[in-house]
Amino acid sequence: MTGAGISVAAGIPDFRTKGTGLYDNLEKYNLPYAEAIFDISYFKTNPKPFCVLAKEMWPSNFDPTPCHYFVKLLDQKGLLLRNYTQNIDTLERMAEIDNEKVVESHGCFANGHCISCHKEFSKEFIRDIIFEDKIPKCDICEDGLVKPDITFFGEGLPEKFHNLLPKDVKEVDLLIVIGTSLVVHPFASIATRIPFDCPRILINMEEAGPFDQNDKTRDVCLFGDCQVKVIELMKELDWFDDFKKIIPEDSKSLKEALEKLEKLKTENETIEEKNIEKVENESK
Ligand code: CNA
Repeated sequence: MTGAGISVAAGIPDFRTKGTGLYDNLEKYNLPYAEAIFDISYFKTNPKPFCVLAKEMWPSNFDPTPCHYFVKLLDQKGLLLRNYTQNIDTLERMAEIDNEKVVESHGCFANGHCISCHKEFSKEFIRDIIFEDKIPKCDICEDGLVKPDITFFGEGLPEKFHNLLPKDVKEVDLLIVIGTSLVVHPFASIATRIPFDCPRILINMEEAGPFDQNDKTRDVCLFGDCQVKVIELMKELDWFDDFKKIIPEDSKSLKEALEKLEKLKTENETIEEKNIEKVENESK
């Protein structure tokens, strides 16, 4: 299960991180409440805020991050049952993770439809209009609004989610959750629908959903930057050489994560040296 946190290193803000998350930066849209920007009832009355935001977030200049390539590596190793992502940025497609293995649970920008007559519109059609700061409208029912196929609050999840989930929750033997606050349902409930004896790993900046860091029988919580944590994990597993073969050499987010890792190592070594010094001084 992945969420907006794995794409932050690509330059796309998440929703709920204090200060940098989208919800803390919506003043300019004059919304009645933050979630309104992705609410289908609100969109029907005022589509402008979403269209302005969609222009800013439009997936074009963003590259997949180490977390995306970690998922791809899991697949290459024959270990990936499914990647349920909440992200709408299509970075899984850009990382070329097998499409069969990915469930874009909240849809994505790849296509769009008229919300009245459901006529399909291409991504390019919608993009061109949004980039001209206009609102995409249907050419058949004239007033029908056209929006990318991302799931708004008040809309159902894609069929693929409902078709695959019942089988997947029975088959899964390890759940890895990365970069999500696990507050949006029904997506978040996957973590509790899996069998009780299925171990779960949370890799996130903060606590999320049902994870219990004190439950050593089931949950493992790795708190911190998810890019750094997946690199540490792959190094522990001796997978890092395989990983380097699939991630582009010039990946900016990989370079940044490796720099952070190096810095953390130096800080930990300094703390350790100071602790040893302290113990030595105390025993004198
Ligand atoms: P969220 O509620 O904003 O939560 C993000 C979580 O990721 C938080 O718990 C953060 O602490 C954590 N996080 C942020 N950065 C990092 C990091 N570097 N390392 C580790 N953890 C980090 O977002 P969710 O995905 O949980 O919420 C679901 C919404 C967000 C979905 O409907 C998405 O469509 C929507 N969204 C998607 C994108 C995208 O596609 N990139 C961007 C923004 C929002």
